[in-house]
Amino acid sequence: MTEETVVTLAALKERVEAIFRKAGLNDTQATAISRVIIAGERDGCKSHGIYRIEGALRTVKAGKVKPDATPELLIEEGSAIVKVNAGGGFANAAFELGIAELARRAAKLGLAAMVINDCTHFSALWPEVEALTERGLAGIVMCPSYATVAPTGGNKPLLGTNPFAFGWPRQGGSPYVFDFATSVAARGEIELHRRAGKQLPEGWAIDADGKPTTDPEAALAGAMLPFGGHKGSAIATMVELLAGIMIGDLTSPEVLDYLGTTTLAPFHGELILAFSPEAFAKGRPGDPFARAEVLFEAIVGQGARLPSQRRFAARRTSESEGVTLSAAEIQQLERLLDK
Ligand code: NDP
Ligand code: PYC
Repeated sequence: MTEETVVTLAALKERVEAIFRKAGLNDTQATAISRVIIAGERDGCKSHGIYRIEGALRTVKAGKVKPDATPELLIEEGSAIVKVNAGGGFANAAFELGIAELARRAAKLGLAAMVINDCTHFSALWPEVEALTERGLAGIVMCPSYATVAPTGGNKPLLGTNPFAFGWPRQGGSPYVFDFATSVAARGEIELHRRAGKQLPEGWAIDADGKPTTDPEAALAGAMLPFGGHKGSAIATMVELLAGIMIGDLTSPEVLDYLGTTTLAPFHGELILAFSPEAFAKGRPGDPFARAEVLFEAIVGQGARLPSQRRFAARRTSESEGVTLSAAEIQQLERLLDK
C-alpha cells in the first residue's frame, strides 16, 4: 500500500465533517473539530491531523463526550475572565464561541483570560494561539492531558503531556508561534512510531519497570519523560496547577481515573491568556511590534529558524497543491464514512 493521493483541503474538510456528522455530532461540534483536524493535515502536523478522528469517535461511542453539546458563554461585566462551559462537548466549539469576547476584553483591559471547562480536548494548541495573533494579541494557551509522563526523578505516569503554546502577532507576516508538549514528544508521536514499526529516539520514555526504553509498546505501557529534565517537569506541573486546579477542572491523574484508559480523548479544562502588547508597552519607548521584529531578525540572522516556519511553509504548499494522503489513510477515511 504505497500509493498516495493528493486531496484538496476543501474535499478533505467535506469528508471529515461527513464522518463526524454521521457519528452524531451536531453542526457546531462537527465543523469546529473538523477545522482543527484539517489544519493539522494542512500544516504537516500528522500527530494531530486525521489520525485523531478514530480516537474522537471512540470517545463519542464510549459516552465520554457529548456529540450534540452546545457550549455556553458565562460572562461577568467588567471581569477579565471569560468562561465557556463546553457542556461536555469538544473544546474546539467552546473556543470558537468565546474567542471574540476574549479578544474584546483583552483589547480593552490589556489582558484577559478564557477558561474552558468540561471539555474533551485532543487537538494541537496553535490554531487557538493563531486566533489570538490574527486579532493583534499575544497569547499563551495550555491544558492538562492524562497521566502518561513521569515527573523527573520519578518512575510512574503522573503528569500529562500538557501542551503549552505561545503566539506573538507580526504585521504583514506569519506570527511567531510555538506549541509543544511538555513531554519530550507528544504521545501521538509514540503511537505513530508504533504504527510504523519504528524505534523511539533514546530519552523519550521508560518502561513499566522504570527502565529507559526505545520500544514504543513498552513506552506506552510505561511512562513518557518530560522535556528538559526538571525544567519540563516543573512547567508540566504549572500547567496542572493553572489549567487544572486553578480553573476548577481535572488534573491529568484525575482525567485518567475518570476515563480509565488513554485510548479515549481526555476530558478536562483549558486556559487561554490574551495580552495586548500595545497596552503593556503604553508610555514606554519604542513600538513593541517593531522591537519584536529586530529580535526575530537577529535570531534568523544567526541561521536559526523561527518556530512554526516549517508549519507555515507546509500550509502554503497545501493551500496551493492540496495534501498527500497514503492509501492507508484514504482507506481509513472511507471505512469511517461507511461505518
Ligand atoms: P514539536 O516538537 O513537533 O514542535 C514544537 C514547536 O517547536 C513547534 O512550534 C515547532 O515548529 C518548533 N520547532 C521544532 N523544531 C524547531 C527548530 N529547529 N527551530 C525552531 N523551532 C522549532 O512539538 P510536540 O511534538 O511537542 O507537540 C506537537 C503537538 O502536539 C503540539 O501542537 C501540541 O499542542 C500537541 N499536543 C497536544 C496535546 C493535547 O493534550 N491536546 C498534548 C500534547 C501535545 P514547526 O511546527 O514549524 O516545526
Ligand atoms: O499527543 O500527547 C498527545 C496528546 C494527548 C492528548 C492529545 N494529544
